[in-house]
Amino acid sequence: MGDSTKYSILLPTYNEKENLPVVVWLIDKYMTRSKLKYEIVVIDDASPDGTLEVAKRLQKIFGEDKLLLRPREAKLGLGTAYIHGLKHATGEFIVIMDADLSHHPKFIPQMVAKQKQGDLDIVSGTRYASNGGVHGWDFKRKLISRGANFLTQILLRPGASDLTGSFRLYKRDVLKKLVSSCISKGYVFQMEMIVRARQFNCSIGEVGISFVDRFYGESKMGGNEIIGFAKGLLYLFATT
Ligand SMILES: Nc1nc2c(ncn2[C@@H]2O[C@H](COP(=O)(O)OP(=O)(O)O)[C@@H](O)[C@H]2O)c(=O)[nH]1
Ligand SMILES: [Mg+2]
Repeated sequence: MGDSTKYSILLPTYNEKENLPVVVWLIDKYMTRSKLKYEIVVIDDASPDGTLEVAKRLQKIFGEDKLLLRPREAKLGLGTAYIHGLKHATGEFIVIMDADLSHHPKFIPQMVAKQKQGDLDIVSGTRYASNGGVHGWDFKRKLISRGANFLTQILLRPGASDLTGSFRLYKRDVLKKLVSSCISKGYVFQMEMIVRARQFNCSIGEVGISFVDRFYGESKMGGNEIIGFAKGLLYLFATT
């Protein structure tokens, strides 16, 4: 690898002060090792735990060109966090991932390699194919994720194996187009992106990832997200 292509990595954070330093350190380690040019855009939604202060300290270590801080005033949700981050990203490719260490940065170079092989529009990390997996989730959470994937597969036939995951690489312009065509704002956003991608005939590749449940902090997934997902799914089923 190793060229002048820049990868912008969007990290939405809400109460991730323990996780952020490790994620940033790992991203730097694996991108540098693979000679990939990158910038990280942290979108913090006024985390009460002081994530932003931690991010500011990291910025002093890694530099303002590597670590961009684009905070928002309040917890405005994941979907709009990506839109906000995308506005400020300068790379030709955008990586979207969680900041809670569930997504290991070591998979980014694999996604990059996959993208290059076929000049793909999207490479999606998958837990449900290609040796991917889930670790540390209880039965209920596994069931919710599997169930959401299963229902979506049946109703929408999206042509990707992991629809609720959020570890993906996009061509910047493809992501812009997808984002502006997506109407959902919550967790269902990830799923809608792949459904829209298929509508636009985007090429999608997959890389198996091992997803590890967060060790620090709490998941923001709850009943509201599940209801939101179900509503979004039905909407897409009715309209696409
Ligand atoms: N900026 C921002 N980040 C969020 C918000 N909700 C969740 N996140 C971040 O999105 C990622 C995924 O959230 P998480 O709670 O781990 O969801 P889970 O992995 O599905 O349980 C993490 O990096 C969170 O810090 C939000 O409203 N705003
Ligand atoms: Mg998580």
